Amino acid sequence: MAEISQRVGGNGARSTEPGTVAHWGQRRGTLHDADGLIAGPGDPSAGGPRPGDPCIDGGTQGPEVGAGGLGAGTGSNAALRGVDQPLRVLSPDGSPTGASDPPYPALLGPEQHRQMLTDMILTRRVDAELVDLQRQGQLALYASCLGQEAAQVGVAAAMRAQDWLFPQYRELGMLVARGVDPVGVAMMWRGAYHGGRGLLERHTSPICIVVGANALHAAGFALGVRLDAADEVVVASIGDGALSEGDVHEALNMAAVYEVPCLFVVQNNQWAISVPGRVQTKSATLAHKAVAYGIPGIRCDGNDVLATYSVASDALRWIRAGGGPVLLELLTYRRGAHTTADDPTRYRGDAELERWAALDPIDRYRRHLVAEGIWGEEEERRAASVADEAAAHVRAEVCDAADPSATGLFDLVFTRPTKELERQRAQLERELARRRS
Ligand SMILES: Cc1ncc(C[n+]2csc(CCOP(=O)(O)OP(=O)(O)O)c2C)c(N)n1
Ligand SMILES: [Mg+2]
Repeated sequence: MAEISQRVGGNGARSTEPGTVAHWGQRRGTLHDADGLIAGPGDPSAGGPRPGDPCIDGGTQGPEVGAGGLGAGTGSNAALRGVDQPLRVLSPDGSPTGASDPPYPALLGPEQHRQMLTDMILTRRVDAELVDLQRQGQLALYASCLGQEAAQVGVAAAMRAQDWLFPQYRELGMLVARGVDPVGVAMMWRGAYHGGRGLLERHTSPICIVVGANALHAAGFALGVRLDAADEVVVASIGDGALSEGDVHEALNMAAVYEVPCLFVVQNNQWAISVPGRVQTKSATLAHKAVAYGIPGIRCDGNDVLATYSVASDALRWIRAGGGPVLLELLTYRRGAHTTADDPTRYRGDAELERWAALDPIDRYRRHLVAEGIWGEEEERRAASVADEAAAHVRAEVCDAADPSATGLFDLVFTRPTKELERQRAQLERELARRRS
């Protein structure tokens, strides 16, 4: 770890200069506390929680963002405020809350703001097109990300091209914001291409349907990054339900112990299929889990793109400086069905949907940018046309697309195939030839 710290600038992330994790805690006292959660492993002098410290003492109620989720915190002491109280930069009406003191949003120029809002609008448009394509029999299944655009675009915007994303299966917004052609995503849902096409080129792993497994892949990959001393950070995107999987706990523990450059992003969309978050854990918040692993945990309003961009930027900067892994909990809501095979009216009511629709992430950001004078009718028309074009492109490429060759499966396993794979490939080729004759 010493070499990593030296290589990337040592204690930089532990200083209190503006924009660092420590700075936020000291200034706000809500996201982090100066004496807690910010100390990376291996730096006892920084005073963060150490193994054996009494970290959770019960106490006051934490606040809620929105309603009906894991928001009601029960454990809260000075060292835990960052994991209780979500950061919110923009109020639902688009006005700044005053919590934008961490300078990340201020560092964004008008073009970057317009790009983020355009990515969110495009995500929503293509997402709706993919639902329609499934209904028309062109996709086998689809998992909509309606309502989660701010959580996804904010995180992706904070990443660099060389960083790696390990998505679960609901991350259309992260993928398009990283420049992945949504056709490649659609082909996975068509059952025509394993894990998606065109992802690796954008430093994005195959889409992972096995809940929680991508956290392990990310942690292992991040260990490789550390051993290679590469200037890359790995981001694992998981759901609230994934935190009930053993895989995720192994990943978090290993990542913490080996101090790997991995950011765990939990999109807490309140539901794991029909199971609400409140019955999946006894922890006051999902960010609290970080305390047990000895890593920083940060909670934020996941429907506020400037908040998600800010916490992700801060966490990535911390990780790049050698601080080790971070866990982010982004409070958001899945407004569509779990997948096109699900009927959510069987387990949740309209009132809940209406509450979250009023917290719409796109409306919020749009209002803010209009008030700032950097978004108007012209930008709205341009974004709508970019989004419509992307949707039309997906439809044109996906409708009645030919199936790829069955033996192509073997090309995707290893760079150099093993003897066993070659034997299996030959066997499949013989079988296909026999059926054709
Ligand atoms: C290991 C594993 N167990 C069960 C499933 C079935 N399954 C698919 S999605 C899902 C819920 C996951 O919820 P969450 O992590 O909150 O993600 P969300 O769907 O809300 O985005 C489950 C249990 C699975 N795909 N993989
Ligand atoms: Mg969920």
